[in-house]
Amino acid sequence: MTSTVETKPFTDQKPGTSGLRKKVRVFQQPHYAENFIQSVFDVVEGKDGATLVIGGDGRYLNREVIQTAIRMAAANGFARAIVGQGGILSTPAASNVIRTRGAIGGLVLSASHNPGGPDEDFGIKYNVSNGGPAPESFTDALYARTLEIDRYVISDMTDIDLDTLGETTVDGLTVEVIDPVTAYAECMEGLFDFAAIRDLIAGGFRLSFDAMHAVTGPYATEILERRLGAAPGTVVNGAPLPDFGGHHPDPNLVHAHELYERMMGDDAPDFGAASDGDGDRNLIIGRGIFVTPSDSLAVLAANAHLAPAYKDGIAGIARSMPTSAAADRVAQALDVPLYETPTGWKFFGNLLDAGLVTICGEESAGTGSNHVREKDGLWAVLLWLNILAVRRQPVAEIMADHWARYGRNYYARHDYEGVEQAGADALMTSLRERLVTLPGTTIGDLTVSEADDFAYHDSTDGSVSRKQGIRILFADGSRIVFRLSGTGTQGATLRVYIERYEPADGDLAQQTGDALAPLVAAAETVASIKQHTGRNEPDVVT
Ligand code: G16
Repeated sequence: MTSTVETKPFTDQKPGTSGLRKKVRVFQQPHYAENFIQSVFDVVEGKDGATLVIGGDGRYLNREVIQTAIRMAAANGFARAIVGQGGILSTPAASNVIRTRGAIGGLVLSASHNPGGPDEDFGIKYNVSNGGPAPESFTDALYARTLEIDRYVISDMTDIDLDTLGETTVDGLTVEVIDPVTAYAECMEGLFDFAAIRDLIAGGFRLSFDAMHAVTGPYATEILERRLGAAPGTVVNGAPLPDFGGHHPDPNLVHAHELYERMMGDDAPDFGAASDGDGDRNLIIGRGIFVTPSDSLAVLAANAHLAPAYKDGIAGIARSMPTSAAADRVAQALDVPLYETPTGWKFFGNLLDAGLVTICGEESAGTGSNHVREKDGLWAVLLWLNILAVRRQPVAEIMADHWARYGRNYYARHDYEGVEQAGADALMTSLRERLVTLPGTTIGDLTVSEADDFAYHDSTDGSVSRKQGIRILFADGSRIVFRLSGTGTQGATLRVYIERYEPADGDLAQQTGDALAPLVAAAETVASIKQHTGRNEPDVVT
């Protein structure tokens, strides 16, 4: 039976870079999750009789909100809900299921790389029928709806058994509990040369994958250990836990430092990788060498033709604006277009749907292709393995070859997390006010050539997204970008992206910190970061 529940709007349900992310306690307020889910359903057109995919990264509150979403899907007229067993579906796997099962969309419950647990973060994002994150037109309408909602509808059905595969029909909704891994593993097997990777591994190649107690554990165990023959124990921290074992499931050098230390040690494996809470990010480390996400995108694009799925070449590359220009040089060499979009995977969807690009990537550790409409952590790992299986060179040598051909974009991101919103806003406002006067001035030895607030014009649908980050470009080709994160749940997070290009005949073997030191000083001079944030140094450097 279905009932209508009266409710009042919450004013803080504006989706950020990737869905709504808040503290668990915020989501636990009566009607909070229900309001948001009903607002999503109110904006979805054609849901009557349609199929909805529901899954999440297994974090605290995942199961409860999945039961709520199922009850509300029934009351809202959906005919079928496809749910991952145990409530588990990685973000790329959810994207794959939406596409292959012809679903109208999907609810993915995750706060990505943010920590989990009763005092930590939860999130809900909605993906549309192409399998990708809802575009801004949808999230704007959704936010508007959250501000006027006055009722939601919900079935009073009892909890669905999420742990048993199979179908149940209640209140007109067929709930299908699926194995979350198999379809995704088959998709990967269709893209890559598994026989070649198996051969590489059988020949003694050693790898280590840190699942960070998040969603990729079961996927990585099935693919790397069972299908590709990697030794048991290759996947570490493989059991998904509601609190990720008390850690941030963020695959960077700070939160995946154990992997980093192993990869830098005497007996390091040949290849190390990690993924995040919901399985869409990746970290790649070769023996003795960390590969920045921007460089990884460039190397994957340059070598994609070595994998069966991309053997005929790629149509184009897209990268988010703060991502380094390393991929631009590859696009130029391949004579394919390069698109520069705002931060957020949702901006790649139109380009992928239109067939304009094949590979996309972001500095925030996301890379993916046209196989789904999300970034995909294990996809990046497998494309790397496929390349290594063909080239049979160490990662360090592949990087050295790449830089020797294209030059090197030294790159780092400095994050100031959880700073006071007012200070962060003041820093951005002050920069915005000086955009016109900065060009032509010098900061240290650097001359500003251009300064702007990045705006994106989507050529496929004519939409325009403004205020996407402040760019300060220097005459020598270096760049500093200032942006406020759209995924934090506490205060503001300032991101400062720093990049310097060294041509192929220059010094390619510098320490990144040394190469970027003058730009780091320039960032402080131009933006007064210490004064605005009250911090002497960034919390995280990646
Ligand atoms: C999300 C988005 C990414 C974006 C990242 C960082 O990743 O899906 O496209 O690059 O946030 O965003 P921000 O700099 O605004 O924090 P995820 O993995 O958190 O879903």
